Amino acid sequence: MHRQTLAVWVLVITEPIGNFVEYCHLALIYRPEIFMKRHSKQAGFTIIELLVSMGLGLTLIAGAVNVFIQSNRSAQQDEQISIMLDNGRFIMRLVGRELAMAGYWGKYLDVATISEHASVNVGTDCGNGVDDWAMDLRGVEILNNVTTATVAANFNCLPSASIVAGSDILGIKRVADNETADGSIDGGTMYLRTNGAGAQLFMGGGAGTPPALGGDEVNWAYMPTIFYLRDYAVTPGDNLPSLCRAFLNSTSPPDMENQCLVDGVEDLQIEFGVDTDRDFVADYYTGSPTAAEMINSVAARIHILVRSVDSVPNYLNDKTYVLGTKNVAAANDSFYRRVFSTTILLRNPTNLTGLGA
Ligand SMILES: [Ca+2]
Ligand SMILES: [Ca+2]
Repeated sequence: MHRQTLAVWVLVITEPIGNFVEYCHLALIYRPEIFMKRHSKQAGFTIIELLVSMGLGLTLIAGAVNVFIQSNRSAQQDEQISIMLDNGRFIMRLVGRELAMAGYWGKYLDVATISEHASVNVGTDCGNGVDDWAMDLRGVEILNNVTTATVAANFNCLPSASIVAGSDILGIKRVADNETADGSIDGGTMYLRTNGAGAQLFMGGGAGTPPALGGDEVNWAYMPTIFYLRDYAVTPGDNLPSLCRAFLNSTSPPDMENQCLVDGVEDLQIEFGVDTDRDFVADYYTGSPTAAEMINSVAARIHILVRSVDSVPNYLNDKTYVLGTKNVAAANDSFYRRVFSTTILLRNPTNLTGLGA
């Protein structure tokens, strides 16, 4: 081999594999006869040419594999973020709407005068063992920064041992958005019947129902609901915290039943906007309202911390998230997170309907 030619090839094979393409390209430009002579003689390949070819091939394959891995990881990240954002938006709509409708009694305002028909009967309620929860008609309740003990003491239908400690629990009572005609009343469902002048709760299908109030009577399905966070999604220990609810089902008699709705919810914080001068504009917000502050609340802020359902390889989350007045540090893990916050006007302020707390 010519001395100059040999120098070029020694240079090529001693450089890192990643530079092979560039050097071979240069060799092709400045010494095309290197390739042409060999081909013209039809003398096969030398070991050096074979090594160069293999090096080039490996480089190309390595590049393709790298592109595939990157693209796969990117698709995985996109999917996790997309699910997380969908979950966050869904919760904002769901809880936001419940809060906005809290304390709605089918256009009947004087909740203190709502009576119970003899047919009313709740199976498993969610009281503290003394008072029933479902039939206590306050529009909104909050249990702030819960512990297993405070949940067990206040909501005995909830899985207190699996509650996400430090999150808030939100209780909401209201009737459905739409009326139910007499002919469409379901057995096992509880309704509020009102004629504008009075109102009574009754059980669908119960003896002597619907109660006769006289006048223009209308029925509204009763929908007490409690939102809370549980520290698992499907099986205890799966470490996928979830947003769950307890609601009054339609068994006979109806029970407070638990149901989980959204996976990957790590924190829920609610703050209430207190109106001190009766102009229906909140003067300050508090996450631990007193009974008097609850009565004068005209707005509520919802903050949730949503997490990707699966971890994302090679991602380190060392951020800190702000939920109102609470800071939450990510655990240096591989989950994406996002905070969602919104402010809801309480359309049925407790000070209008006379609800106490
Ligand atoms: Ca709180
Ligand atoms: Ca005000």
